[in-house]
Amino acid sequence: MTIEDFKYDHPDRDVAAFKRAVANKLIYAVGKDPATASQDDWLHAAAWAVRDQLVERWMTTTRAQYAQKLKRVYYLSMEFLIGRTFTNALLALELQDTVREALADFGVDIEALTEREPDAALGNGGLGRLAACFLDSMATLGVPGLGYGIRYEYGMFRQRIVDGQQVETPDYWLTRGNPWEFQRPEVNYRVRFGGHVQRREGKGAPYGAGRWVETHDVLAVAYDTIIPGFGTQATNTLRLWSARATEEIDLKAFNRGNYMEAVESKNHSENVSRVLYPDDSTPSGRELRLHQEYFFVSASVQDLLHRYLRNHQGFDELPSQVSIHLNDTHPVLAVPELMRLLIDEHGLPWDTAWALTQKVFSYTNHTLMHEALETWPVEMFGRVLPRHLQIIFDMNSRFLATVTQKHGHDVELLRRLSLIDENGERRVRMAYVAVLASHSINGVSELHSELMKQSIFADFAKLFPERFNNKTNGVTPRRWLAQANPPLAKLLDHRIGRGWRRDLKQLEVLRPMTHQPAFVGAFRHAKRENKLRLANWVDQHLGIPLDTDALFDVQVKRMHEYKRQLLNVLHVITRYHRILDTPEAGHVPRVVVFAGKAASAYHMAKLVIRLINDVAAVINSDERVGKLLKVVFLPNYSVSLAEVIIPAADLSEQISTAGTEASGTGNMKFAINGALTIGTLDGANVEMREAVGADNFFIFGNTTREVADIRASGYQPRELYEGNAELQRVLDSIRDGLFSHGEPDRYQAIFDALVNWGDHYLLLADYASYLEAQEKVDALYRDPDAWARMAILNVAGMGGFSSDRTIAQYAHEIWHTRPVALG
Ligand code: 26Q
Repeated sequence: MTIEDFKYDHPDRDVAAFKRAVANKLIYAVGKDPATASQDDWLHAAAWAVRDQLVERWMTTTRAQYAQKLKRVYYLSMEFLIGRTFTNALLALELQDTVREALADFGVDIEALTEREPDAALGNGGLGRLAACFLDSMATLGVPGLGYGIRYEYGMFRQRIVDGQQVETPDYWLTRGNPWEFQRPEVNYRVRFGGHVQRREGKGAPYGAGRWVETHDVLAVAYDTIIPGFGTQATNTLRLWSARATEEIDLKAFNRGNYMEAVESKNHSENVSRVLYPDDSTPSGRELRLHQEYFFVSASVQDLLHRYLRNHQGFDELPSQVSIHLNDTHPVLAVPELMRLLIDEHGLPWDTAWALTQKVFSYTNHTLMHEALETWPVEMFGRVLPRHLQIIFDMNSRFLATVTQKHGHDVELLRRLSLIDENGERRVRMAYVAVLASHSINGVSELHSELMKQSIFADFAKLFPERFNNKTNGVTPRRWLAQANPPLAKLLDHRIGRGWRRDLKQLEVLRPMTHQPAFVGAFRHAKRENKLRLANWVDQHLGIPLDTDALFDVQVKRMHEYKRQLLNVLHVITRYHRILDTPEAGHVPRVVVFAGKAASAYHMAKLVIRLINDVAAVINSDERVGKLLKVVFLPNYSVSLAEVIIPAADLSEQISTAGTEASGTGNMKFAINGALTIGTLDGANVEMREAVGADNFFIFGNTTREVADIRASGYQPRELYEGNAELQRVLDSIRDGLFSHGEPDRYQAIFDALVNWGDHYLLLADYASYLEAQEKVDALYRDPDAWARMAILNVAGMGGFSSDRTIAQYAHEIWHTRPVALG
């Protein structure tokens, strides 16, 4: 039967139809009487009714993609930080008012309902959120894509602050079920681990096929979520894999008559998709993590080959039909997995398989920090994935042989280029595997892409210069402006029309409007509403009243030394001392807001959280300070909390040591929402400053070059400490227990890190320049209209930082895909 003859109820979009749809879902899908339905029951009923509206678009899109034989992009990522879906779906469907009204008729408040939806926190930070913005933009642009990842049962841990310290609790986000996903039990693949390889000698050896036997197997089961595009019928799919035990495992144990053993081994295999590793930037080298990486990558590659082979004979058309994109190195095992399937399962010769592989793969690097580069001990790798290790060895020997042919037997060069790090315990260099196998390698900001070629990939950039390129990150204006900032969105709609949602460059027309006092006033009014919303949140959750006239100075992001939350704290303490010294000096009132999680094993980052909370406690209760300074640490930073915090910011802190933040994306979200930035010349800050104008940006600190020079010439932070009385006082007050009366040496390690142990991130070297920039911030804030005009110019200049622009560049320059045409 074709879809044309197939009769079903097309969901209508009016209030009455939607009411009926929700009523039907509540009764027949949730199975609840409206008299006893809980808020969560209503949320599920409403979510299912909304999802129905998306399904038709989804099927239409998929059908059109097949009919038009479009090349598909498979975006492989260990993380998708989606956040909430309800509001986002309503926005895409432009159904907000309809649904609000329908629910109100049932006596249900849509805002209260929305607040009950748990975040899908399947990511750590920037990299995971970028993947979510990219899915949104791919759908909106009609790029035929599919996100592949892991359906973690436990997402990013919940953070509580107890006695000023971070306490982690598990995030079991599926407790009440997930109304957005479609379980696809019939879409499942066997993923194998361990065992050993029987090498098939003879023709083709030593690069011939191998037989991988006596493995422990796990099933990967698909769960699909619809990603709606905005202003289009086009949608996208996020397919997440969940681990299930294979029957054999159970049966073997049952036959031995051991029920407990059967259940235990079942649990063991299903652990693979249990929990997201909460490490950001400093990878954990745990074996379960390696299992996770291979698990989702193997299922994904099997799945995409299966889809390809449904419509093709042979593999000649693979490169014109399939693009596989690696979001950092975490999914790079897809490379030896594709090679293995092509050679061992489909009988292709090595050279054919390798040529296909190189045409299919592309890779994005998100960090230059040495400790963040993924490597796996050869011993562990070989135990878990023996056949893949062979393939990597074979890739390596072929590669090094061609290098030798071209450049002679330069042992040092070969040692540097090798996929295997031979210094100490032998390790597989995952980034090198990605570079060797990809036709495109990109960084995420202009600065980062340059540094990438000069540092970690210098030798490869000389060998393959044409592979390296830049794709500056962006953020989706749907979530980060339309959804997060209703007051500003409404003002924009009224003054420049609604087109900015799909074409953010339209914000440019705001530039001359800085001369219209009425617009400047309305812009200030919108900011005030957002500040009130945040102040209410803080009052409700922390019981701290905030003055919305004060400058809201915000730093929210993962806690990491390179991001320098501690430099911000040094400024806060400096301000505190200044207020106490000269109470009548006309200080600009400030609220300094922090939020962010620390990896659970990252002691220094946790100590900084504690310091922030201790400093907040002392300052907030000091009557001499009053309204002039308040410090708050908001617990459990997440996508949904970011949607409340970011629109309320006056000042955005982007203060990483130059050369360390690959791009940043929070920086973009703030500027689009009308915050001014105080920042270093790092990551995408550089390009943002160019776009909005240097006069409208507070830049400070040493440049990347200067940072390198300072480090090279023997940096002496103690000299800076001794040479700056104000800085000395700040550091001494931390060391001497001003903020930790009960335990005076609680922060000795922080003092030592900065003064005695080399201050690796150069906080002291940037301190004076940071304070100067902060004084300029204060001066401008004294003139609220001048501040607002500058903020408007920031919004106006940010049109280029939409992830739609980024995805259009990926599609044209890397993936070579065409958008789907929908009738
Ligand atoms: C790796 C192995 C084992 C365990 C964990 C990890 C791991 C997990 C997450 C390593 C790194 C990450 C996350 C990195 C990340 O978020 N990087 C950020 O990416 C953003 C998007 O490109 C940039 O804007 C940020 O500058 C960059 O820090």
